Amino acid sequence: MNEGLSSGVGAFLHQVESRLLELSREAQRADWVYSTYISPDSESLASRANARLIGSTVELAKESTRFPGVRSSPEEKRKLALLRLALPLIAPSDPSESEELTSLVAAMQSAYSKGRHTPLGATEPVDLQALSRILRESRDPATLEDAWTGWYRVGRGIRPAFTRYVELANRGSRELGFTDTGAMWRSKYDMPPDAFSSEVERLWEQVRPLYRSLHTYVRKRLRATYGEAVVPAEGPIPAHLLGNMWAQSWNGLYPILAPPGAPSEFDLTNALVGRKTTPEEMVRYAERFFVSIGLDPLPASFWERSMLSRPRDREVVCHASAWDIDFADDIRIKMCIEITAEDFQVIHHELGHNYYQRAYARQPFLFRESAHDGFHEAVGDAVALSITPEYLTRIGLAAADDRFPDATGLLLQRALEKIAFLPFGFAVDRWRWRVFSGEIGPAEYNRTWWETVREYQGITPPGERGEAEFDPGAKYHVPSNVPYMRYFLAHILQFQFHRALVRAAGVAGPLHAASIYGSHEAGARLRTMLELGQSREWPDALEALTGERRMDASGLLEYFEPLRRWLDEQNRGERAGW
Ligand code: X8Z
Ligand code: ZN
Repeated sequence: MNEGLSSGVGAFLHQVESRLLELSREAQRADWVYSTYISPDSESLASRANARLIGSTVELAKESTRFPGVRSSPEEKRKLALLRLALPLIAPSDPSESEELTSLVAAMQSAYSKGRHTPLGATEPVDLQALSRILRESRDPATLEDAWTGWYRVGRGIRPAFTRYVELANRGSRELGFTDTGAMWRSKYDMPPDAFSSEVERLWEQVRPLYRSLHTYVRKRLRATYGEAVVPAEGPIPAHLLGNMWAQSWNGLYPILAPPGAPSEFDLTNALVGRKTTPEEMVRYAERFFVSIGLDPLPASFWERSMLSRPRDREVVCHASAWDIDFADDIRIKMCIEITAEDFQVIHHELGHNYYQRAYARQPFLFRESAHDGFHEAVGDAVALSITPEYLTRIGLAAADDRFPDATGLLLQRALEKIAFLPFGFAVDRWRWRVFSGEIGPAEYNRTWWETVREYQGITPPGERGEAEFDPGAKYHVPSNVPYMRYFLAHILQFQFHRALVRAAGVAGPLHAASIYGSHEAGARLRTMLELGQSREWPDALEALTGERRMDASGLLEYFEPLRRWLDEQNRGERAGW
């Protein structure tokens, strides 16, 4: 061991961590102000703060190559490797290009957040939330198509900025030695980028048959609702009929897809609205869940500083997010909460992020992240899988005589939310990876988008979508530069986590009926994983919670096994696939 060199690394890393902590706090604060009050000024301040953070990170990452890895401790080696991977966006070192890039991202996000459309029969333009409500509730194909097409127009204005952003982001990633920005994103999983591609492919193959069965059943029932002229017996399903702007989850369709003869079901949205639940009370329910498994209540500053409702007097970024402003205890969420069952779940998702952030706050700065980004997205969802009828009854949101759907109905509801999501979660970055690698050029953005979506999701847009449109731009994470494969991974991991937590809690019975509410054993197991942050490779973190070292869909398949058998019966005689 050469101690002199090793302590050289130590001193360097110490300087890196204090510098990046300071710049990250500044960027977080500027981003928060921008996201909760969009204006030319806040946009400019946020862009500049991000350009400073990215600039210093790139500089330090380049400097770090001075230290030959063999002379450092394993912890130092890991930090040096993570430094290069710390950000989702790397700008070129030229300061004017760096600021151009961060301004482009802020401008794309603003354009997305300001998107409006006047629905058929209305007189005023409305926002994405209102259009999403139409997608969820209307059963009139013309109304649905109008709301869908109206929202997707937002992509047009984003296309030129996106094209330039791809160029500049790639230039930055190459300066740090990555082939392109997609390869940089794929390098964040403690394995070579190509191995990661094979890994997600393997997981997709594990769940593909179940998605295909669900797709077949849904197409059959939608055909019965809308007629063969609207929903043909074979081929892809029209995207505007699936109850969600991106057809990424189909739970809005449950009322028309429910198993024949299912009991009239308990409706959580009605229960919440009936009680005049406020946005803050919605968040209190979720907080109490985390507290019940032994985690601390949220700090007072969370309640003082979070944004829980859409302000009336200004533009904000409404897409839900959880924040770690100072990388200590200033955690917050930003969300335009609606009193719905869907947002009840999303709140658990967001608090999962906050509880993770808080648990790893004692790690050194470079380890204050989740094991990989799929872990961050899976924690709150895993907890929300414990929102069972029994749990809702226990906390008094359901009455003892409320009638819930039978196991098949409950599983179908969950599948419409979680299984429907899988191909979408997979497709977004399958497409973006090929854009960043240059395999897909700007002249074919839209055609290839729909080819990808059709291949994996088996859906098709209403009407022709030419290259004047930019339909990927109508999904938040594309204009906002948020990698998306994390959500695909999370939708698999959350069932793996749930199974482990249920076992730790000692709860018997089928996975879909099990809740870890009130279990300190489950909470302690979860916390062990959360506290590791990114200090160890992700298989170690996975093992701490589950005893397993591989991501694996067997938890998900076990959870849905009764539904799989039921779907196969329903689909008999029906042509599967598209
Ligand atoms: O973006 C989110 C969260 C914030 S991290 C609300 N999700 C993805 C989406 O909305 O598209 C959660 C599930 C997928
Ligand atoms: Zn999230």
